[in-house]
Amino acid sequence: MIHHVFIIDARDEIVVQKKFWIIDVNTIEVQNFASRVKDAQSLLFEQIGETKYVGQPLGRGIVVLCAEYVDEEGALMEKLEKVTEEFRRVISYDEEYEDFMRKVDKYVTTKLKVSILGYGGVGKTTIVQLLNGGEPPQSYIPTIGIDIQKIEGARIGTYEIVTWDFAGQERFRKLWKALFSRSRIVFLVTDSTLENVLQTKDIISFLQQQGVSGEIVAIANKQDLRGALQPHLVQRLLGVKCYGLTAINPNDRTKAIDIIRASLERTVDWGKMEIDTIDFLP
Ligand SMILES: Nc1nc2c(ncn2[C@@H]2O[C@H](COP(=O)(O)OP(=O)(O)OP(=O)(O)O)[C@@H](O)[C@H]2O)c(=O)[nH]1
Ligand SMILES: [Mg+2]
Repeated sequence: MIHHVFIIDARDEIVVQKKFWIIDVNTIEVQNFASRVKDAQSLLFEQIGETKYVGQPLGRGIVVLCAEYVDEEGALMEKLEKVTEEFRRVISYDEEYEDFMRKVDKYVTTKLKVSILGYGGVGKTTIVQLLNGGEPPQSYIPTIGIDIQKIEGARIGTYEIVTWDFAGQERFRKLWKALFSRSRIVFLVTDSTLENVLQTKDIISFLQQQGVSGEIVAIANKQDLRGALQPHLVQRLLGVKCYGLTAINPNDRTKAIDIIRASLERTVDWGKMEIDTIDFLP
């Protein structure tokens, strides 16, 4: 995740910065890096400790993006290109840096893939609708293939959540293997009946055999139904972190977003979230 954007002037002073997450960066290091970019007069990429820096000189300023060490170099360079392109436009129209920084978010966003797996009818599509703030479906319409959606209103820092809602019916399951790769989180949904939880255990073995990349998190859905197994029991049976949910209850939307946030925070130690903080230095 890109967590800071800086513009530094020709005297190596920080003109404006935007922070997207509570990760601290050493501003002296940022200034020293910017100075090296200025000397090289070309795009530079460096990793210092846990932070990756990419910077590019541009007219009267230098643009620096700071990201996590897990971020891919290619993707960061691509984003830097977009930011500098926009910055070039700002310079030519003599727009204020502050205006530029207000618009910078969309260029530094990283799409985060969240896969949702589980057997047919357990409530995967209903969870996606809940995350999107839509009305729960009145009847069961099985998903065909896969449904990919950007979740509005669930930005986490510069991450934009994109859900991959897999069809759970038997005839579609051969698709899973090809498509869940590069997920940051895999949500495994069960309807909280003992029978389904035990079947779901097989999906965990399958995912582990396939060398799943992200964290597996279980959702014990349909908690409103009588006899639903409690999340802590499902957790014990499945051996992975489990949260309870009632996806047809619109009041559970915040809970569903918090589950994603908590799962992300476990995979990367980010501390608490802070979005859209803009700091203007004197
Ligand atoms: N009672 C109850 N019903 C739910 C809940 N969540 C989903 N359902 C219902 O379960 C049925 C199936 O939900 P879907 O979300 O379509 O199931 P799915 O897992 O996407 O199924 P596939 O696309 O076939 O894999 C629908 O009729 C939903 O209304 C819940 O929390 N409680
Ligand atoms: Mg579905």
